[in-house]
Amino acid sequence: RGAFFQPRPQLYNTFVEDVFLRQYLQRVMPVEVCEEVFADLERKYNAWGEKVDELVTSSAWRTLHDIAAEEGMVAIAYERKHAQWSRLHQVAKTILWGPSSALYSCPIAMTDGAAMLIESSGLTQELPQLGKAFARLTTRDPTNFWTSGQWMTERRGGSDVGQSTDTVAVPQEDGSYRLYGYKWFTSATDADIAFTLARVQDPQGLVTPGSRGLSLFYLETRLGGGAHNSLELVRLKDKLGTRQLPTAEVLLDGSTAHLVGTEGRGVATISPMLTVTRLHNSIISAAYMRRILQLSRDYSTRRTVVETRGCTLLGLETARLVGLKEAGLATKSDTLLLRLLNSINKLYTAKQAVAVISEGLESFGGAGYLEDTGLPVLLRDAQVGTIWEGTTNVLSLDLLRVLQKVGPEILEVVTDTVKSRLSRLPLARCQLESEADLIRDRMQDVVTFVLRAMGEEPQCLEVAA
Ligand code: MFK
Ligand code: FAD
Repeated sequence: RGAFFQPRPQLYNTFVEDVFLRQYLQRVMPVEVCEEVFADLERKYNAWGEKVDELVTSSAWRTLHDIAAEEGMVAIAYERKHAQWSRLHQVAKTILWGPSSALYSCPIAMTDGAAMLIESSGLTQELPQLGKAFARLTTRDPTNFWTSGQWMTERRGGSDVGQSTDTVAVPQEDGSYRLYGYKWFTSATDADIAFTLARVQDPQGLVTPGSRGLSLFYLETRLGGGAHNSLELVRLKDKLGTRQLPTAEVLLDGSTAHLVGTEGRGVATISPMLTVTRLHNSIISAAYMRRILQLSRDYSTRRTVVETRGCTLLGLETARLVGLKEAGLATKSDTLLLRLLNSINKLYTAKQAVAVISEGLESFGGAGYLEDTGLPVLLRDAQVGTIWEGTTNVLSLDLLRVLQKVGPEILEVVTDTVKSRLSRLPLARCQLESEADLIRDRMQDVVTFVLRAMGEEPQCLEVAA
């Protein structure tokens, strides 16, 4: 019979594929008519009645994928060419690249988080899929480069995932699991893999509620041969900003996945990913502020300059600590400081980015409000920084939990660090005092900010410098 078999011809969505027909209709129909007609014609079923879940991204988006790989936007941190300084190298490059990356910084943040999760899990022997994924997440070869999603949020809420996660994981005989659930926000839905949370079903079909019932799973979005891993892209979100970035609602309908770490320790196991994605969030917030400053020549009030520089320093300092931790060089104080800074850093920089960029737009007058200046997009995209990766309230609570768990020792670590930094600065005494005043004011601002966010009276906590 011979070895060659002609594959069956595939018919995809006949309207999506038909550029000529689309362009013709767009040319002759009013926009509002076109919207309705397109919605009808695009309904994603193929000629055989099967739903076609194809996420069509632009060639520019796919080029950004390749550039990100070639430039080592994730790889730099894991190649460790410069040991613990590699992380700083990577985030410095992210500061320059982020505001020009058309939000490709988002998949890169999650890909970096996934790589950190895998590396710190020590599970690559036990689960070879993780080893294979790590190599692809950290490669500079665009054809092999994979990106990762982070699917945590469900319809009932994204802050308290412990209570709000309904996805279940059904054990299979081969040791894998099938996931059934609905992920309400999945950004950069073109990702190759995702880490997600679900509750393992026992033989009676029961699950443990709350955070202790959550486990972490690794899944590949496509199975061998390129078929979807039983995922349905239900719809794309229509968003205020970040429109360059595809964010979808995804139905998991029996998707094959692998348990990562210990059953019931899902939140703790995914936390290294949160550390890295929150670091990126703060770095990108600072980078957006820097960009508007660079663009706005007239924007020179001292207060805002200090804000931008302070936020950049917070991000860089957090990255330095991440670098020490991943190089195995972090002291106990470094680890405590990182745990504390990660929440403050993310919440503060994200809030300040919105305020500073808004000021920056105003400095351009009417031009700051016009789309073709390329300025309004900075404000629209910065707003999401306060929401994703933990809202301000939720991170304030996280901070309180850390303070409660570690006790006053953590504040001592902060003040000792500030004092030792100041004593190392090559400054004259008067300069030293003014720097000390500045830092004390900034710290007081941060603490006040957190307390206000929690509805507490700011004067109840004194910060010594
Ligand atoms: C341009 C930049 C782009 C960046 C990418 C953006 C893409 C968008 C992606 C997303 O938005 S993904 C969704 C992000 N979702 C969140 O960030 C959820 C926000 N909610 C929280 O962070 C809550 O605090 C949390 C869900 C973690 C609370 O859950 P639990 O189960 O009540 O946590 P709990 O009991 O406080 O902690 C459980 C364990 O995890 C504890 O360990 P132990 O059991 O050993 O004591 C905690 O210490 C540990 N843990 C929790 N948060 C941690 C952490 N460990 C380290 N770091 C943390 N941040
Ligand atoms: P809720 O949890 O319902 O919170 C609503 C409000 O209540 C907030 O103001 C919050 O601060 C407040 N609140 C909640 N709990 C408390 C509390 N205990 N005390 C005080 N106040 C509280 N998620 C993913 O998992 N993966 C993604 O890829 C992803 N991409 C996203 C992309 C975009 C553009 C956006 C906007 C969101 C994305 N998200 C993603 C979801 C995001 O992480 C959540 O929106 C966020 O965690 C908040 O969850 P929620 O929307 O359910 O709000």
